[in-house]
Amino acid sequence: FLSNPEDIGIVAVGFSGGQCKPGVDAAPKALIESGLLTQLREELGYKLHGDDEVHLYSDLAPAEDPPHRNMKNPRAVSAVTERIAQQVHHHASQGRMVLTLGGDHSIAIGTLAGSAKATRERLGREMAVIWVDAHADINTPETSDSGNIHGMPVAFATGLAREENPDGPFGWLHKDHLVSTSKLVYIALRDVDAPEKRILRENGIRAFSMHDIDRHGIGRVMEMALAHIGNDTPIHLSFDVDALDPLWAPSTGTPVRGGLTLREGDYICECVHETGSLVAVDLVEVNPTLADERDVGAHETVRAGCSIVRPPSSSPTTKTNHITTLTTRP
Ligand code: 6HN
Ligand code: MN
Ligand code: MN
Ligand code: MN
Repeated sequence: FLSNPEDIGIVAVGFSGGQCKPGVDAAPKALIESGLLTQLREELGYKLHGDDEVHLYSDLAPAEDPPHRNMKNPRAVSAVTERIAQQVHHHASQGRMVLTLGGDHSIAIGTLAGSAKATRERLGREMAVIWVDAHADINTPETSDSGNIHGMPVAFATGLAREENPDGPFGWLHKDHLVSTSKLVYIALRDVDAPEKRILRENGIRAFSMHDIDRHGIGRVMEMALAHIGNDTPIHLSFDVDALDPLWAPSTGTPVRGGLTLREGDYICECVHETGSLVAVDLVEVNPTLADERDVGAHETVRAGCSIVRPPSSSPTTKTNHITTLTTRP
């Protein structure tokens, strides 16, 4: 295990400034109220740290936040992600697996920065990232059509988007925070902007689209994805709930049809978990306020999110994971 299998640092982030739809900030509370943390603690025996508070970071919102390089809310997102990076780094430095509950996907600028830095310091290793998403989220501020920073976190995390002014938004990111494009793998892509396709191609980034999953099956895709990363490499899993088909996760800001089944999503997490190399997980873009008339969508989406984060304790496929370890402890 690259992190202590019993200890999880929880970072609950009620933040929606990386995009324009309110409500995604309500996700951590909804996930926690549906019993996610209680299950981890009481049924699965994990020791949770920092789980007593949903951070809204309202104190970090600047009075004025005009666009910078075409980005919307640049200072707010920069300040919040800098704080998240510190929180994730704090947990990871003590060998805890870090679970971040978003929030929109811009928060991954902070989670990746914090765990990349801690992984370098604590393990002397460069971590890999598995990004499960309908979208590539690798626009630079200059290529983005929307100006929404939740479409840019991978560009910041890999250094493809850089702020030259150290006092400007995201000027706090330095090289210890960065992730190599060669250690990045995408799964479930199906809505990638033209400039993002160019960025993926030019940087030789490994990506498994829904087309690849249809062709090879999720089992083979996970073998290929993990082979690309290599054994014993610390893994940060960033899971955007819109990777799932809207049938399972309709309550999300940018749903795209033709996605993963819930079972495929669970399988991805189980495979990553089984490696014993998981150091951090993000679950983002659950928006419980984007519900249908009967509110079924929000409930289903929260349930799907819980399922993704929490592999079934009875899973017959779990070989090396901490759930087996924990259920056999006295
Ligand atoms: N997400 N590519 C689009 C954009 O605005 O840059 C959509 C991004 C979606 C981001 O779902 O995390
Ligand atoms: Mn997405
Ligand atoms: Mn995303
Ligand atoms: Mn699961």
